[in-house]
Amino acid sequence: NQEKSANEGAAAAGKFTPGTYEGVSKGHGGEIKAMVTVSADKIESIEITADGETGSIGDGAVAQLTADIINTQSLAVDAVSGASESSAGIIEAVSLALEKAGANIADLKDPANKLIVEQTKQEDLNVDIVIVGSGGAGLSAAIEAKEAGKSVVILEQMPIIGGNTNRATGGLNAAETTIQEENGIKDSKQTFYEDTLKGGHDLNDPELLRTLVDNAPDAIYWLNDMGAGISRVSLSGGATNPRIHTPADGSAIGPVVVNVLSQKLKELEVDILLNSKAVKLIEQDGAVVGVEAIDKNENPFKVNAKAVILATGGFGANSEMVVQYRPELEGFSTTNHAGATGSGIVMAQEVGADLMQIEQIQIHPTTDPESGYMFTEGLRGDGAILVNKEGKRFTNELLTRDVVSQNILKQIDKMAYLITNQEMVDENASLAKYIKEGYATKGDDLSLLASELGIDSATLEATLKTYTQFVKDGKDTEFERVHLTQSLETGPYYAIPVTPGIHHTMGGVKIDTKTHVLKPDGHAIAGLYAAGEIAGGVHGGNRIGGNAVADIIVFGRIAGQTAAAELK
Ligand code: MEZ
Repeated sequence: NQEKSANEGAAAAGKFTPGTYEGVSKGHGGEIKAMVTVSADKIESIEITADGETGSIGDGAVAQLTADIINTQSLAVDAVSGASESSAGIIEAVSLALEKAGANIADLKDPANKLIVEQTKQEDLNVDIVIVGSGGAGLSAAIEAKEAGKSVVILEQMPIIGGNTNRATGGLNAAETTIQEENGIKDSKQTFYEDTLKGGHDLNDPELLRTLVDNAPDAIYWLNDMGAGISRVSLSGGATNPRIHTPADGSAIGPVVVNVLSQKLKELEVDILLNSKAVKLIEQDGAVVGVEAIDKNENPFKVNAKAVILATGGFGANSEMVVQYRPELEGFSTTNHAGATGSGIVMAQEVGADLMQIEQIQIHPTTDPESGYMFTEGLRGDGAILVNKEGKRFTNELLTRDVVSQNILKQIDKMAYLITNQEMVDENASLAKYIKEGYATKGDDLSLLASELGIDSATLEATLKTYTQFVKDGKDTEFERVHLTQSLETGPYYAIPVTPGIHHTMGGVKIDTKTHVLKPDGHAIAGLYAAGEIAGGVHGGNRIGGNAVADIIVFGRIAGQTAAAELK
């Protein structure tokens, strides 16, 4: 093997003084800190902290990151445990740390020192169960399968674990929980079921939906037993009662979920192969018996297994596939991570899986018009309102997201402003994060906010005055919003510009309540299971906010349990 590893290349070009060094970058969507550990001749590890969330960058990504510092190319590291850091910030922070380690960055940037990534080949593996995808569904499945005594490996095509779960913000829906009871909230599983069916335009598979509703409370207790600390309950669009469960301070749920699940897998000694992309399911005598994959250097390898669980997520980041099924969504940005390409759906189709409701694609009402970054629906649940460029409300903000999205698209420039105030910022860590990251315009009072936004101030003031009165009266006579929790009477005020973006692909592979992947004749494909956004039917024609996290944990766990129980 004539090729050098990226790390060896860096050493040849830069020479390190062994130790751990810190580099900090400010202003790339917040503060990004890199802790870089080097030996004399190579980078041993890189840990990134962005907005308090820490993620270790895997081997392949370390090599890629090093190469990027040298070639100043864009970095493919998409997210670090859900933080919305920019790759430029990571590169800057790592570069600063490497300089402290004695590396000469100018030398490193010289094309003559260009790195070549080592061509080490991932060996073929033999396990009981291979899980494709390391979002919440894949991680949950792995825990259950391993705890049932099976050998398990997870393949992840991206350089970090977590998939779209890293980006989940709002929370996890469940009804009749002890947490609701402690908060004095009356709710029922039947109301949860009916809200979801209504929100999904009655297209949900009733049995899958019943499975979701029945198992959601346990999903929360299971996560909390691992230390998730889910204890706050809020509202999401289309929910009759508060049932979206979040961490105590209202911060994003996804990173918490990924963190507790991955810690548990560490304890259980389950391997997760990063930068390892499954490309094809292996079949034998009509059953699925493993996957063909490629490693970070595109070398092929095989995982021979008695069962395969597909937990690859949806296809919200694959614009070609989105447009194939919904041409009118051309040009919409996406809230999804780059790995949401629908690869599992395609692999399952190749072995005869049936698809259901594949054209059902959800747009989320409140995303950043430039980047597609999502602002949680929880803000509206907690009391934020939407106004258009004329300074007027135009919708009940707590209708289901399909309706709110369509109402925003009818406004000038197909956008609106989410209006919140300081009182809300103080109570919601997610909102505080958006403001810190620079997404909001601030005005000490409404007239200053209006002039910053170029909105007529008399109209904006009148809109807020009317709304405050609705909250005081407990009745919104204009748009019939039912939950009126924040009067928004005092400033300072904040406005976040928003437009709808592609968020969730509700259709996918057809499964039964035990997560068997089904053929068009209704029979299961032996050895093949699917859970999470890859599967269709749970959410019907429109997913209620908070049901995706419930879905991945409930069905991920079932997939792991079922596959383990059915192993010959
Ligand atoms: O379930 C979701 O997609 C959700 C709650 C998103 C959000 O607005 O936070």
